[in-house]
Amino acid sequence: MKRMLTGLQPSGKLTIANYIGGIKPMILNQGKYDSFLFIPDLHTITVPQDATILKHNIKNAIAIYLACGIDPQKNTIYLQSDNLYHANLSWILECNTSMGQLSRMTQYKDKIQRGKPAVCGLFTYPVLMAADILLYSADIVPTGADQKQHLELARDLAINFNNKYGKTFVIPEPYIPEIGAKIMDLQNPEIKMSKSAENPKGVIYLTDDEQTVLKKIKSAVTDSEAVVKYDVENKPGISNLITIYSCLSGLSVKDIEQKFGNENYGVFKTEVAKLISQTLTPIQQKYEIYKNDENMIKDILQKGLDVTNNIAKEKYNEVKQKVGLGLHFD
Ligand code: ATP
Ligand code: LTN
Repeated sequence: MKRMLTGLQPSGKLTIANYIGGIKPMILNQGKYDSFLFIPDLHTITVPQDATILKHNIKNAIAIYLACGIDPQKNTIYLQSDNLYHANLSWILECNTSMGQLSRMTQYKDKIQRGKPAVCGLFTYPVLMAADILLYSADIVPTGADQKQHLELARDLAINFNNKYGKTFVIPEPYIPEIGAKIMDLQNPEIKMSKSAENPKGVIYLTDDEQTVLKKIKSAVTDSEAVVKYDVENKPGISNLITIYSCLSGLSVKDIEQKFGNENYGVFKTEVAKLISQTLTPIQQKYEIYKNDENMIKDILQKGLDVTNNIAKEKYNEVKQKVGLGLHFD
């Protein structure tokens, strides 16, 4: 069975964009693949974090995954920092990565531009992401469009390593949904919706109640044409709402244009908000139950650690041996 793997950072409350771009593809494909879902907490400390809040976010991440529909029987769920092989492999890969390769990463440049401290970890983060993937020989990696460049780097590092040391890594395939890979901010549809956005008005969190969702969708920035039509260039706001509606309803963009073609934006926005709340309410109800079940969360993570430690150890030892590290008396 092929392996599918992804991670969502515990950098805040998950958003509808994280659900559509990161979690939903995992749910749709669980059972079809050997599925690995992890919390990349080592990635999260590449920007400053409050330790207490980070701990809280890590604990809640498992509860929200399960509430969204991730089945712990069909997924190996684990915490990155519990498994020491991620950072170890990352180091070896870093020694095989050029400054030029990392300098091209647009997410690093964006974050620096937005005032994040220019720490080395933020710069080398895509190599750790490659290690996360290559350690487990993942065949496919579902993510939003924002991770495409990082996935290409993971592929390049794997190919280069294999060329230099012999076949070691599986070359991972990105799995980026055609629609919904880049949900935009409701207040500024030129930038992607992000859980660490400064203005929460532009972001739908999975924990937002019905009233909050309606308020945020009603105040979403749109254009003055008042025609429900998909046109990213000229109508980015309404196109974003159509995208969200499409991802949650399963209707095509064309069907949605037809359905709401004669309606004004007010009516369409109310329907978008309704559909979002219909999706979020059952998630929130389950989340309230799961988040208090510490034993279940601990059990899931322990099981995940046991499974991933064995796989990661084997791959890491193979790499170590190939690059000439350690003493292997064989
Ligand atoms: P942060 O604001 O901390 O950078 P984020 O909201 O960008 O967080 P991540 O934890 O980096 O989210 O990503 C989790 C998953 O959600 C990834 O698969 C990522 O590609 C996806 N994702 C993030 N933002 C979007 C978006 N706007 N549209 C679709 N998918 C997204
Ligand atoms: N960089 C990703 C999170 C992430 C990830 C991964 C995703 C870390 N390691 C490995 C897929 C595979 C992000 O910020 N969304």
